[in-house]
Amino acid sequence: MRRNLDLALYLVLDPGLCAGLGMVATARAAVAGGARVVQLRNKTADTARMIETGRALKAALAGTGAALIVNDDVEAAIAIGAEGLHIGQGDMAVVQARARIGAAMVLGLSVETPALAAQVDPALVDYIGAGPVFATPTKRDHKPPVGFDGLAAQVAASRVPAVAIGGLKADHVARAFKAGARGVAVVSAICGQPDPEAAARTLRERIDGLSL
Ligand code: TZP
Ligand code: MG
Repeated sequence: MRRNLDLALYLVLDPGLCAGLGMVATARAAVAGGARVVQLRNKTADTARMIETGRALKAALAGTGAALIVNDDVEAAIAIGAEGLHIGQGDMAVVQARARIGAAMVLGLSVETPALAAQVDPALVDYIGAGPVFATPTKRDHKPPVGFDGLAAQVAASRVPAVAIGGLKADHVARAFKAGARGVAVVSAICGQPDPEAAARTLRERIDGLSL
């Protein structure tokens, strides 16, 4: 891993689900509650808008030690000065992404099967997003849910650390880590919750309470 990322509690922002408080305030609250990674994910924003939001997030997270990762948009990730980029199987090739961001930035990749996890090159990719563990309305057309056994198979096949994703709530933390995940990535368990800081803290306490 290029940078010592604490993947344990990873917030993925969604502009729709975060609409009440907004993405920046939600991110700040989540980090106050113990999230250490924040991903800017906005499927409908153009690069200019991604940069605008990303810069606001970067400023809001300054001094917290939390890392900002940008989904899909490599040029936005670079312009923002984000710590990393996260891409999926249908996005630009991993080799191309690594060449564009250079050695210092973190690169994350989504995988949905053990075969895809096995193909991940640790020289290029720092962590995988593994799942989806459960079906979730947050991501349209997601791949079939794999459950905790499927998650464990993806983790076992991977040579890089994994964050589990897909429908995860506080009650799933122990099983995700038991399957070998290094962290849980959540959208709706924090975004749009009445108190995102408290929601993040509950997740964090479950993580910190595990005997690993
Ligand atoms: N990738 C796989 S599932 C998912 C993403 C981005 C959405 C997860 O959202 P939630 O609300 O935590 O189920
Ligand atoms: Mg993508």
